[in-house]
Amino acid sequence: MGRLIVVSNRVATPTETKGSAGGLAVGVFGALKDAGGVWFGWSGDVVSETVANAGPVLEQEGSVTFATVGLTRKDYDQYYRGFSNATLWPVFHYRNDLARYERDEYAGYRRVNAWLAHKLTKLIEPDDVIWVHDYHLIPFAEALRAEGVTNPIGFFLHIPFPAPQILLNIPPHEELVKSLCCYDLIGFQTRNDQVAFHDYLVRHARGEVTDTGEGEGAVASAFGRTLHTGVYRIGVFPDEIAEQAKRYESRQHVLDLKQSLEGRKLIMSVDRLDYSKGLVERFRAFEQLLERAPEWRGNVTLVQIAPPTRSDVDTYQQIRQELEGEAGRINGRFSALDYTPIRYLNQRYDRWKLMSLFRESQIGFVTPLHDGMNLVAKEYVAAQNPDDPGVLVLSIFAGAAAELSGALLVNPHDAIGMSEALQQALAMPLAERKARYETNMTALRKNDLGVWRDSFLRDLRSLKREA
Ligand code: ADQ
Repeated sequence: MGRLIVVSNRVATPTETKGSAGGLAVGVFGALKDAGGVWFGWSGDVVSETVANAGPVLEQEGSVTFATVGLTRKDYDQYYRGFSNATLWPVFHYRNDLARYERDEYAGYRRVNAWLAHKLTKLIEPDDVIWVHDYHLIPFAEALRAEGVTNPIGFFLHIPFPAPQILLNIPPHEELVKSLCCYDLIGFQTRNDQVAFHDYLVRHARGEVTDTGEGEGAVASAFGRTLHTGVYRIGVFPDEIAEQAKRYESRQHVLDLKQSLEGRKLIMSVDRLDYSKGLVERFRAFEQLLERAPEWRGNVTLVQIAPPTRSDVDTYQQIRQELEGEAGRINGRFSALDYTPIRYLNQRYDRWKLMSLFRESQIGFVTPLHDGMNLVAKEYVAAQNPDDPGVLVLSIFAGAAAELSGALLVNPHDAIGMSEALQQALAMPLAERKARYETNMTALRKNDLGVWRDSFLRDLRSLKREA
């Protein structure tokens, strides 16, 4: 078996790959350790041109090499902050209203992809397979091919693939999809995403798509290329999370929270502070609960943990302000001297702390407006106490909704509907909570993080590159 080369915008540090609960970094690192290989990408640092060009910096961890490069300010602005996060991210999450398009940013995006591909080429050996992750790196395979690389190259899209009519909003949509077609295998989070991609090929690129007859695999031809597509639902390691949540349930942070709740019910939400996560709509739904079900006033608390991300992108500053305004308004309306309905925390927490807090809460409230999968929903379920599980209230627009049929599914645009689901969850009898939890856990075990990783790599390794 040849080595594995993983390429992602950010490379986990060797320490991050040693977390004990199976984060994505741990899952991907597991595959690298098995096959040996390289994890290549941006270090997260903005550096001078001289330092950037001197890279990659190599760090060895057993049979795995971590190879990272810094980005210059201009590259960061155009490739990362610009086209990736101010054009692709909003449009792929159906927020054309928040997207901007600048030609020079798109040129920078392609330039950085070509530069990164050039840097990686020297590290590639003939039998390696290459696994590229996410929307920052759509033109990466095309750039590798231009360098003469002939190894199999797979791509996994962590975010939704939008319906064609939405994608058309990005002026160079055709060039982007043509670049995607240079991969040998493209993996999507859900069947909907895969179908949206096929629709684009058939309706806008005179392409053809045939099911392979194996699972959800398909072969597509477009732009003179033939490639495979498939659905690979990303997961977690549920039993490890369960064990971790239980192990830390009596730690001080959990006891402090419990004491401060004074017997009130707890609703937990954890997200990056991102407009795709539906935070404002969620706060308003919680307000509806307090308005429409006065018996819950003073008796239920929403803890929202949301560390800021991409805070140098304008739209992220706006969502932060809006959310602070809404939390303040709702708290002003329903607080008492000894009660604050929404506790809104702008910080990161260690994984083990989050898992033990999930176990303490009666409801996991996960309501993105669009989300490729949403691992928080899966982590919440896995962290529950099987003898007294909480209820997951989940948006129909999270990829995870297709698997977690034990959740109460809600439409995040329907504040009253969401408040009704919260009421139903708060009053749900133990037997029903247990049954729903078992249904969800069965789904999590069937498609855990190892299945996601191994099935993608098995399919990629089985492909012979089509010329
Ligand atoms: P994200 O948009 O980041 O991921 P998600 O899948 O929920 O969304 O993953 C977030 C991860 O960060 C979870 O493991 C969560 O525990 C952790 N996290 C969130 N808030 C935290 C906090 N305050 N402190 C510490 N950790 C925190 C993208 C896509 C998703 C897709 C994933 C994986 O947008 O749709 O599910 O990739 O493919």
